[in-house]
Amino acid sequence: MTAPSRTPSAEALNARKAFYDQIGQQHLAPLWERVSGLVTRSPQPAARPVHWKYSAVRKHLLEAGSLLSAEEAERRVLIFENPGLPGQSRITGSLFSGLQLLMPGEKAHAHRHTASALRLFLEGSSAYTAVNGERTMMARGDFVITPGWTWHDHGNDGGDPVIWLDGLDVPIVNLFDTSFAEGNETSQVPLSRPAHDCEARYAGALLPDGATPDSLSSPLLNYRYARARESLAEMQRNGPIDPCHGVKLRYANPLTGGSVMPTMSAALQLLAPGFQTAPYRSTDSTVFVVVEGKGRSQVADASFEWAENDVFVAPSWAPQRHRAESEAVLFSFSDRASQEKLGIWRERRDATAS
Ligand code: 1HN
Repeated sequence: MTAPSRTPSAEALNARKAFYDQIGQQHLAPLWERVSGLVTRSPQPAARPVHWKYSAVRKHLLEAGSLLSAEEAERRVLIFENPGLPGQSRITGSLFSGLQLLMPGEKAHAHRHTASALRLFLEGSSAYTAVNGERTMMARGDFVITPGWTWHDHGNDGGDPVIWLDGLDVPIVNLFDTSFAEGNETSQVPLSRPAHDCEARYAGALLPDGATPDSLSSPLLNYRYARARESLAEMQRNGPIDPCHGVKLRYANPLTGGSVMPTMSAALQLLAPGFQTAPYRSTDSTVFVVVEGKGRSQVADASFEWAENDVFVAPSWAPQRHRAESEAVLFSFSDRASQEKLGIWRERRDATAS
């Protein structure tokens, strides 16, 4: 297909360089110099495999708690910033993530934005999130969603600091230049529904008769850890065990069976003690959070030894293997929902083949 290549003379190269400089002034560029970087044979993510130990991050987060109030910060969050994307507030190429702290008695005022958010509750008690006028109390391991453009605020009514992980599709919203936001320190949203109302309606494998989706996001705001954990335990007892994933549950919108929010997907998996997953890779750069147990993961050339509440990243197409030392539960989230809608998501179960 390509013509036999001749090495251009120094003179020819100089002429080309002068040409590129000239057209550059007109905001033009030669595709033939760029194409190999634009259309790669396989994903070349800038994001790198990376691991944060909870104990270290927690210490800094509590320091932040003594330096400024939640009110001053608006949201007191330490951002997980991928070392391959410095200064960009991204944990992967497409997602934001961080840990948020509310000290006893603190509130984070109501606001809304086009970005969708998910939370995994890690530590503390008596913390709530309210979404569009409905409150949900959060317990360890609970997976809570804040669909795009919903008013939301948080509070800690307990006596201990509360910490949760935030995941947002901010980089996706900003890729499309579609960010809008509203709210200020006096914004309040009246509670218009009883607490946990959505759970009565949507969490029990039952649906209100006649219910149809009126949003691209799940009507269920809180997916309880206790319920998911019980299912995983039973699945582990009964099998089958997936060689690449152990036993794994995907969080679903009960009205559609699809992802909980249009851009982000989330899952929870259990690995039995000593279980080692088979090599796997997929195109959705994935953030893992250790909910229970200890173990080790190999992600491309990196090896991570993890414990409870640690966070680590498997970038797009990086071969990954996980080994549980003690019985382990991993929460994970990614932009898979976006990629599936665009028809570009791929996975490979034998990740040693290229
Ligand atoms: C946000 O609104 C929250 O509501 C947390 O708790 C993290 C990161 C970027 C942009 C908005 C929250 C956020 C955020």
